[in-house]
Parts: sequence; C-alpha cells; structure tokens
Amino acid sequence: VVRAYNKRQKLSEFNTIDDAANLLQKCRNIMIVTGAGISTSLGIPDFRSKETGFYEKVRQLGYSEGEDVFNIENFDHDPTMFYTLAGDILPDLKRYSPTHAFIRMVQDKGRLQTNYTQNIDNLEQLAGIEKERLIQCHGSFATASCRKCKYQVDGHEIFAAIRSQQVAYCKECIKKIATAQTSPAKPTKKRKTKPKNDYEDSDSDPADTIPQPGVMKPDITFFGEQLPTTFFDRFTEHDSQTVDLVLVIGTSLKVAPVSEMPNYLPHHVPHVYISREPIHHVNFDIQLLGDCDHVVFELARRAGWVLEHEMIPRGF
Ligand code: CNA
Repeated sequence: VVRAYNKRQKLSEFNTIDDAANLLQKCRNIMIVTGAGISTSLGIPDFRSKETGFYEKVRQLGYSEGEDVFNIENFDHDPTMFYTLAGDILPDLKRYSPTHAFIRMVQDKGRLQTNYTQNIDNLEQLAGIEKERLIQCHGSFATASCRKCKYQVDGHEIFAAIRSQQVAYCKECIKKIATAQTSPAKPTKKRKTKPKNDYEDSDSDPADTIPQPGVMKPDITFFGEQLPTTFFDRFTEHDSQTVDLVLVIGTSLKVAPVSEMPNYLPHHVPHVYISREPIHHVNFDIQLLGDCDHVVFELARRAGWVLEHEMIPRGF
C-alpha cells in the first residue's frame, strides 16, 4: 500500500488503506471510475500493460500504433485492421470479476453515485449495476451500427464476423440494394434531381455507382468520435456537485476526457486510486497498489463488509 501525492501538493489527511476503508463506510455518494484493469483477471487484456496489453500485441503484429485500430478515420478508410484484431477484446463472458462484485456491493449498500466505466465489455450490466447509475463513457459492444445508414443491431450479430476476421456489412443496406436492383426499370429520361439515397441508381455510368452496403461498427467510441452526451450531462450537472468520494480503479487515466475527471472535482473530495502501477500525472490522496480484486477485497474487509465472489477463495 503506497501513499502518493495530495492534490494540493501538501500532506493529505487521508493516507492509509484504513483511511480509505473509513471513507468507504462514511460516504454516501461514491463515484467509481473504472478501466480495463478491472476485467483483466477474467482474461480480457487491457490496452497499455507492458507485456500483456492489446497494444503490445498490435505492435508485435507489425502495426505501428495500437490506437490506430480504434481511429475512426482509419476505420472508415479501411475497416480490415479493426476486424482482424478486435477478436482479442471481444466480450464473450458470462462472468464478472470480484471488482465488479465490489461495485455492486457499494450499490447494494446505497452508496454508489455513479460508475463511470471506460470499459466496453458490458460486464457492469452483468454484475447488476443499475442502468441509471452506469455511464459507459466509451460505449460498448452491446450494439453495433451501420456507418452509412445508422441501422442498429444487437452487438452479438457481428461477433461471428469479428471472430472470423471478416468485415461485417449492414443487412439493411444489402436489403435496400437488392430491392432497388429488382424494382422495375426506370424511364430512360434524364433525371434532374439527385438520387434520394445511396441505394437509388444515379444517372451516371452504373459501373461507377454500384451501391455498396455500409460497414457495421460496434457502438464503442473510437478516437475522433464524441463521447455520449449522458457522460457530460451527468458529470457536470449532477455528480460533480454531490460526490463525496472518488474511487478510480484499473485505469491508466491516459484517455481524455475521463482522465480529466479527477482534477475537475472539488478539492475537498477525497480521491483514491487503485491499480497495479502508481500514477504520476494525476494527484490522488491515496494510491492503493496491487491487483484490484485483492485490494477491493481488503478494503471491503476493513470497512466491515464481506465481498463474496467465486474467484475469492472461501475463508480468505
Ligand atoms: P489501460 O490504459 O490499458 O490501463 C489499464 C490499467 O489497469 C493499467 O494501469 C494497468 O496497470 C492496470 N491493471 C491491469 N490489470 C490490473 C489488475 N488486475 N489490477 C489492478 N490494476 C490493473 O486501459 P484504460 O481502461 O485506462 O484505457 C481506456 C480504454 C481501454 C478504454 O477506451 C476501453 O475501451 C479500453 N479497453 C477496454 C477493455 C474492456 O472493456 N475490458 C479491454 C481493453 C481495453
């Protein structure tokens, strides 16, 4: 257990894991900000861990930057890279980690203000975090949408394509194209207006205008895309004024705007960071370093709560 810097660069009144446990007992509006580290114990790689992270694998495969896989311009230019690599982080689990169970316990005790998750694996819902208390800052694999016509499907519909490294195309676009192609021949007279949509023939050479179906993209936020408005609305208009404790768990806090959240909150609100590595670019009152499943178990124990989960050995 390591204590790091106070936000104002002076000694904090909160220093130890017992201080964190006391805060857990006392506080009623706990904001929990999470990242990929809370799912690694389930075998889902995070992005930036040195040897095991997804970005390292991407580099080993000869691609320059891991972040390129999730860049919206790259995706629209050529979705193959995403479809070749995304299988590794595809959420296909029917179980959640002890840290998810901890968040659920905070909720059950009536203390969870909001869980802001950067994760896209949707495991918070599986753990029973209420919709009203969950902000999926970067969207999730739960749904997917067509880049062309915005038609939305259940995310599972494109999982097989991702697993077999094939680009998934929009079935609605395909249907419209098929319908347009089988409808009666149009009059030969030159049309003055532009085609109403991408599926109608235009007047130019048909070979140039063969309509293509749109590519399906999971509704996760790529670099270059806006975050859901619910994120900003809830954070700025409600949570930042009422929060009394911030727990940040399993994230390197490298991606804005989530990385800005701790600094934006009032200075008197205690900030606790739980992760494997210390963080230097954001100031926390307390940093509890280690495997987050172990840390939250110990934190709960010191708060007098029993965290139960199949991955925690009995009698631990
Ligand atoms: P990141 O940058 O990879 O950071 C993860 C952090 O967690 C690192 O600081 C690790 O040291 C730490 N960590 C890893 N495992 C553990 C553990 N068991 N206990 C304690 N700490 C641990 O990932 P971030 O979440 O910070 O970055 C945000 C990205 C990651 C978001 O856009 C996500 O969509 C994306 N992501 C999500 C998933 C998922 O949904 N499970 C998986 C991979 C990436």
